[in-house]
Amino acid sequence: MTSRATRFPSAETLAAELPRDFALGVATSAFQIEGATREGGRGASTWDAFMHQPGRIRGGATADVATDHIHRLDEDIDLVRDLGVDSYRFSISWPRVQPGGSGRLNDQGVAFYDRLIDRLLADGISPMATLFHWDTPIELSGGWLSRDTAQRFGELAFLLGERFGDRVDHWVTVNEPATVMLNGYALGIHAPGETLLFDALPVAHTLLLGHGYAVEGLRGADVKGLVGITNVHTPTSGATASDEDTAFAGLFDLLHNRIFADPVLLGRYPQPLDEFASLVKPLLELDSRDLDIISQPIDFYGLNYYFPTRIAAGAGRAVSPDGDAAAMTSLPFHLAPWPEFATTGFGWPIAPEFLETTLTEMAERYGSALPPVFITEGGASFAESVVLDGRTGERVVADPRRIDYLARHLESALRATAPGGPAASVDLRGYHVWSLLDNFEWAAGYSQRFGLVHVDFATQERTPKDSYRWLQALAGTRRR
Ligand code: IFM
Repeated sequence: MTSRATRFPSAETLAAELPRDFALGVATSAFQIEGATREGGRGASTWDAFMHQPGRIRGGATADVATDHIHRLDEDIDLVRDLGVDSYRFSISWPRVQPGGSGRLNDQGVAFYDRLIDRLLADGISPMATLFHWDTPIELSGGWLSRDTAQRFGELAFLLGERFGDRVDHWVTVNEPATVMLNGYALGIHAPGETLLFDALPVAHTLLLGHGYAVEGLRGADVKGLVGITNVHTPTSGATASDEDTAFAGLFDLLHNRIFADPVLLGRYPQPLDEFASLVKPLLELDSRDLDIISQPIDFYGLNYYFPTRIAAGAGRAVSPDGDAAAMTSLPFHLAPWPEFATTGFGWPIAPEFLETTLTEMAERYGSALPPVFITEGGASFAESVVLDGRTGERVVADPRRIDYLARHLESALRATAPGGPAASVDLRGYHVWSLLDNFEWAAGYSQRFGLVHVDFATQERTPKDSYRWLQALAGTRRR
């Protein structure tokens, strides 16, 4: 890791750059924080099964308790309220509200989200609800390889729209379908642990179809809020200017970014270079009526941005964003390092200028087809611990690298989309920090802390980090 002295903008400087109606928010997801996996009539998800399989999760961790959010809702929403942010993005656990993935809703599960949404509204915080953040009910046979799952998901969206549609301001249908397909079905790093490599591509289509059915379900329920999808984008380039590296970088861009954004925004799948056509054939030969469902108008586009990707031709070491993936050695390309950037605890390059690249690519690729954009996630994991302040005796967590990450990414996004910026046509409406709390980071277990609030997983004690105070200062000093 190279360390680079950086000078990030102060909260006051950034506050002056924030457009008046720009939403600041924090994000979480149900499976990563709720715990109580066997309480309140909750069913099991593919992640419940996966995390209990030996060797799947770092340190043998499980999310059975996670941050115990189910029992600490008020304490956690107090933290959001005291931050002074506008919006809280959470996800609704499918197996908690509809165990088995079909049929009537589970009253106890619904009651929890009723309480959450009402608490947010009482505190003047705008609820942004994600319907699918990876916890697929285990009973849905075939998971996202089956069209039936997409249909079930549309029905769930209708039922939840009927139930919460009068109070939720923003609905995200599906979170990061790319991660579900790549990590869950192609590489076997996430649930359900399939290693189908290119044969995982139909999963992309089923997830997008699920998004389309969910849009229909929410509109059918006449929800008052705005409806969108969240994709994770990583701007991709070749490790060298060689034809091979360039071609494989184009393929990766297509697999990670474009097959998830183009159908939603342009109503078609992207065409690969001829040499890769056979790989994505299953997508190009689909019934065009599906694309009509997938591309129906949405009100906003959710963008998750963490880091850029550099691709080199040839099989590489077993390395993936979440750790080692043996399946990756079977691919004809690999992820190349970024030695010029400092890295997060996950080893991800810290490269805020590439958020500008991402937004610029979006402006160029989608033009007027791009609805208003919310950055629905951005953040970084670092190992840090609680210390006692020698003077006050208070528990404190110094996390200057997270403040640096957040400040420089927000600055990059604001500059790119400001008048005269390279992505000026992008109507950027907000930024949600991932995440409110340290939490269960999927295959990495509890080893990666992304929170603005430190969680002691043995005692569940919450300690706001310096980055929490920084965001609080930003929210408190912006123009209104
Ligand atoms: O924790 C995840 C989240 O669930 C989805 N987006 C990326 C985050 C960090 O890996």
